[in-house]
Amino acid sequence: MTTTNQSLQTWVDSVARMTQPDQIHWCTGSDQENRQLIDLMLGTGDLIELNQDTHPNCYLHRSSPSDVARVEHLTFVCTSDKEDAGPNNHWMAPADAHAKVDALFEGAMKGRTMYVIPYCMGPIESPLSRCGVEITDSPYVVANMRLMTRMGAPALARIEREGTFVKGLHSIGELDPEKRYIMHFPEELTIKSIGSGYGGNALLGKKCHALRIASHQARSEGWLAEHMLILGLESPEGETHYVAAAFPSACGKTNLAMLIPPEGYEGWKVYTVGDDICWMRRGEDGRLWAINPEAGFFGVAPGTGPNTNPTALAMLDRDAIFTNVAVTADNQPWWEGKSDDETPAKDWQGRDYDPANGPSAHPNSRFTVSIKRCPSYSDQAEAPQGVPISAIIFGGRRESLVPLVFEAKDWEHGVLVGASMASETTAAATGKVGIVRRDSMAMKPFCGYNYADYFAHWLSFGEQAEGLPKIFHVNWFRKDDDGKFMWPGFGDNLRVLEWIIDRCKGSVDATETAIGYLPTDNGINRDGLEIDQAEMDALLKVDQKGYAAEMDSIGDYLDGFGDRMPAAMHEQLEKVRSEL
Ligand code: OXD
Ligand code: MN
Repeated sequence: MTTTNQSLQTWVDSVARMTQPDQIHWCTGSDQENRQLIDLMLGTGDLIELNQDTHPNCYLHRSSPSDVARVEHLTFVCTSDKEDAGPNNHWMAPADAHAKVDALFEGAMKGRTMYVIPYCMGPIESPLSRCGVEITDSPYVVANMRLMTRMGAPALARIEREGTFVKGLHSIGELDPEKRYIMHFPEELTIKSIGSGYGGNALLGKKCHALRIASHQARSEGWLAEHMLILGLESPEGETHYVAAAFPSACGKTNLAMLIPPEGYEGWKVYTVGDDICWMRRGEDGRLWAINPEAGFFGVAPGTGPNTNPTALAMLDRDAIFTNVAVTADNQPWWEGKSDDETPAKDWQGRDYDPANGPSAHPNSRFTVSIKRCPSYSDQAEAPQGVPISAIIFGGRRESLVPLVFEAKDWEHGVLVGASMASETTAAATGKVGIVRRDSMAMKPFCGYNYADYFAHWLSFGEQAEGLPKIFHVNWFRKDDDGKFMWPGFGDNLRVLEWIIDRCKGSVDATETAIGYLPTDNGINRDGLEIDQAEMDALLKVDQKGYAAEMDSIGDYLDGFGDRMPAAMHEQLEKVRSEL
């Protein structure tokens, strides 16, 4: 296969000249092609067959132990003007960045096959969707892209129709952490990634295209590309509201997107539209309409269990690729939290399991599976116009200070609330875990331009207030003095979502405080929940002194962006400060 799109053909030819693969394969996305790739990888050991009786069509990939997470310190946004990338990104001048990685790409595919993957982010027929082409020498990347995107012939047909696409070049190179770079050139709609096979670094449709490049594009075109799940919540009366929620990596977006209502919530239904990325555009009615650009889940395995996310477990018993999980003696995939009645026999590195070596599955081990396998998959997820968003929720992992839930006073205040998000770091990126850092809108690792300009872009939506979603902040992760989580989380988070939807409908009162509106004493439904009043009070208390210090720290953070920070952000901050 080749293409009628001249610029695509020219690019593929030039990449082949530089990387010198043995052969070039244009991916069609067919079942037969997938089977051949799986067989190839079983032969090379890139994939290991799992128990086909219990897990048909499931395979395990063990990565290089030095290649298990995103590498933020090696991820660059290469704009012509450094200020456009902002203090929130690592920057390199485009010419230097091209020269640096091109030297590594030189001959990098010798002895390998070069795969050309046309893909579409979002439903093929949606005007909100965008296409890209990833060139890679990794069959594992091809197999994952097939689950995570609409890949192959229909995407190529759209590219040939539209003429535009994002160029993504990837090679596993030598898998050498010293020669690993994830470079973004938003002005050229181009990505170059070398030296890693890990999802966030190598499946270029996901973080690189659908967040970093797309956020940059969204700014100039007037839409939003966000690190958010999208779920639909249907009440027993049959009314459905959609919410988009931003949480940092590995903070439970997948669990929330597939939530099972707790006891007492019979008749409520949760529909999953997406678990990681949300593209939103203002509709003619003034509302924000959202699509999930992805077609699959690349979810964190550890902690996915019968009590935390039975929906996810149910979709993982066939047609899934597992990366860096452990296996049981009968070769089933296993990870910490999966079940109590199985035990690991081999750890994620293939060693006999020994607790002295740490957890059996890597803390950032993953599953890749098509969203169509999800039992709660929304019948609106493929709708070309997307779903209308009633509420936007921000949330971080904060063991103290931040209440269970509060509502921003208006859109501008909501932008400050999102910008003020902070969270403890997790294993989704290399580096120390558990350090609280600012992670505005959960986009710290993913915003493809200067955060100050990004906040200005968010603020610009407020100019036409009609129809905009309300903005909320939640924190499921508060701990008591003994270090125990105070809120049960998981299914019980529906109690908080119910309050949020009621606030959107205007059917429930709230208490006004300096930081926003909080539930009244009985605002959150606690029927059937074992939590005492004192604990609930603590979860919903605004610690004035603590917040005064938090506001000082947010002020310092905003100051770090200098004059580019919109004045409205400082004004919103001062308003909260004075009310405290
Ligand atoms: C992810 C991440 O993989 O945020 O979704 O790291
Ligand atoms: Mn994510």
